[in-house]
Amino acid sequence: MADQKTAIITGITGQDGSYLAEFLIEKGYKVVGVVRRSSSFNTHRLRNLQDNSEEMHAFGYNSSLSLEYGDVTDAGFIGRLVHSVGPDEYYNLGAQSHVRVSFDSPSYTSEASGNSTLTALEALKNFAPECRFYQASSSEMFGATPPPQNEEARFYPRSPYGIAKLFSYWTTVNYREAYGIRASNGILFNHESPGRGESFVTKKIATAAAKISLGIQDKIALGNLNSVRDWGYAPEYVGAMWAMLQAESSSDYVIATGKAASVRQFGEMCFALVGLKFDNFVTEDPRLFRPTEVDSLVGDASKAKEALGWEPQIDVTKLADIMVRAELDAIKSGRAFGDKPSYWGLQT
Ligand code: NAP
Ligand code: F7E
Repeated sequence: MADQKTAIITGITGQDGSYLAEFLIEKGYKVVGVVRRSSSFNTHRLRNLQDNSEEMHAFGYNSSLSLEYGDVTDAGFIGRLVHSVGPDEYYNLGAQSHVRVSFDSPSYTSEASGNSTLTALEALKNFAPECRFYQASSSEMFGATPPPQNEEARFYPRSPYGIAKLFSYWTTVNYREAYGIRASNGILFNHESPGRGESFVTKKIATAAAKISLGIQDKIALGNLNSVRDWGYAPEYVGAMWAMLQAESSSDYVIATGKAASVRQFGEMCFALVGLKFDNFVTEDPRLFRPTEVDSLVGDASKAKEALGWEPQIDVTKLADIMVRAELDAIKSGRAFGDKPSYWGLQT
């Protein structure tokens, strides 16, 4: 394909990266994904691309996807990658993305979720200045600012993660203004799916509801049940990332549903779906609380609707339904989400 676009995705093995890779390949892109080396297989979320492609090469490659070992904190690697690939679009999703863990590993979080963005933008400035850049910014940057939060709301992060993301946000804005890099921030509110990491609260609750209903788990230990979040559906949110990079000019956008639900309400929804009462199964674990909590995040995505035509279809009720059903299906069929550990597509 003569005019096939090439996109680099860091964080391709994560929830968003895997959905985005599918989305871009469906649109005809060639995708180059960055995978960090792990002692355990970490490419299971890419299984759809492995299994369903009709374009697999003899050695198990999907011709639209190539994977490279690398780390977002490694400036030498990122520079070489950008130089050799010459991407049209760069999606900077790779990060230490767990808020509570960021209190345990603040320095690493500032490197992987903060300074890595500077590294990526320097590489683009030097080797691919025409490349469009997407920064995975977060509603966590609003932190203590009360909802509704839109692009004009004050940033007041409450964790090392939120602070690192704020550094990334402003670095993205600065490289746009200083060097004309076509860089946009997607300020995404929480978005979830069956592919969500197992230590995030929605996935933890949906899994527990399914397992408890089937008699293979007794209780669920949680932290703060009162925090309120705006929970959307991840496959819809990756479409917004792409739309931002197709816009005439670069800008920053809040992506959210505008609907609020507390952790407790999400738990009640999930457990009701399997005919159980959440309160009968939940226990409190002090280790799961954060030193500083973000009480309430509810986004106003009017700008994205107006400028990008982006609007979510899946609300939190439907999301709970999708996630609990997926867990039940996975358990009943003996297949957890991403059950095919594999080093497919990587040079070992
Ligand atoms: P995720 O599932 O935790 O995925 C994070 C990805 O980054 C994984 O592929 C992970 O690799 C990779 N990664 C972590 N450290 C790395 C490093 N040092 N070098 C290279 N890769 C590294 O997160 P997600 O939910 O898909 O989120 C994607 C991005 O959006 C993240 O930047 C996150 O902070 C941001 N974000 C997420 C949300 C949300 O609600 N999901 C909202 C706003 C912003 P492994 O698979 O090896 O762990
Ligand atoms: O927590 C409370 C917890 O870890 C949600 C990341 O994708 O979204 C995510 O960050 C709420 C918090 O997501 C447990 O205290 C209670 O108030 O699922 P979470 P998060 O912290 O909102 C933002 C937008 C991102 O950018 C991040 O990358 O749930 N909570 N009990 C718990 N949380 C967890 N993880 N585990 C519990 O047991």
